[in-house]
Amino acid sequence: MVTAYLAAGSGPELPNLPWEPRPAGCDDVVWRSARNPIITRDAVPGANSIFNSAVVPFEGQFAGVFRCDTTARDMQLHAGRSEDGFRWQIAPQRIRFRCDDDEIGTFVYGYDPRVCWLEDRYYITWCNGYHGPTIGVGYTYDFVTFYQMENATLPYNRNGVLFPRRVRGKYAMLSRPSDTGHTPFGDIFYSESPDMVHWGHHRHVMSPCGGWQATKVGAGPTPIETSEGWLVIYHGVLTSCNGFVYSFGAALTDLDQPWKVIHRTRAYLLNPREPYECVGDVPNVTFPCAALVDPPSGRMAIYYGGADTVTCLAFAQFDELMEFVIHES
Ligand code: BMA
Repeated sequence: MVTAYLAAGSGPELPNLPWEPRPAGCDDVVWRSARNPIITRDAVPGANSIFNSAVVPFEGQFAGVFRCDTTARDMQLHAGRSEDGFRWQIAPQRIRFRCDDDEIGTFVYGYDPRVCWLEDRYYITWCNGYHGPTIGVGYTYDFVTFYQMENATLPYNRNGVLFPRRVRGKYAMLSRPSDTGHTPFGDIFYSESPDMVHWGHHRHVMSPCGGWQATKVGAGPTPIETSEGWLVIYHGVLTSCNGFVYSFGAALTDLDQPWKVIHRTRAYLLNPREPYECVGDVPNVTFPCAALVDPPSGRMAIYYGGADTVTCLAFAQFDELMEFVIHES
């Protein structure tokens, strides 16, 4: 048994973390909420689908940024709040980021948000339309007013995920360079920035490597700092005769050089099997965007999108997940 521990900065105690014990007879490392899907299109008037969304602890409760595609199929970001992490109130109007520069701030589309508490504010990264998909960066203090900064990268890039503290004195981000369409390739890269505007020191992190992660990989939730390295939960894509299948697994990377992978799961942690993961606008997709952990109990709650249609919750125990990543890699 690995005795891994969470780093001091890995987050506050979350006694009200959404939680359900592992069901009897289940021996999976990650198990689903019996209440899935926890968010459907009904949460926002005029929504086609609410999925691939990110949440964080906020003022003793929870807040988040949600991908809401409309019935016109516009891809938008909405703010939301929850007392218990299960039942969400999502704003009916999309987030309108304040931005000094119209060239950057003119909204084209936004999807697949991640939210990261970093130093003094909540940063949001998302796939932002700017002559193709690129990585938008913004922040909020209160989930009411949102500010937009420079895009982190040139198009085309997706799955920009910030680290929750500076690494080697710099802000750090994972991303997945891509193309204009439903990219049939994709490696995860690491970049650093002194100011959250200028990004460099680009390093390769990982490539697809067969099985459930044979076609492309992309970072999911904000990495979690542990004694054994950064715990990076990521999605992997397999190309079947019927299209893409999105599963997720996890890796551990070096704390000081996060582009160096130490362990990586050979088997997935969760893949599409329930009807709400296999049937929807895009069948066979489980797409994680947030993971919360309560340090004293080791309980983890993972938020993921199902079939590009609904938002779901899964649970894990930190020690068991670490054991799996280290020994099943
Ligand atoms: C990716 C993104 C995700 C989506 C996935 C499966 O390229 O668009 O938002 O969940 O495809 O359709």
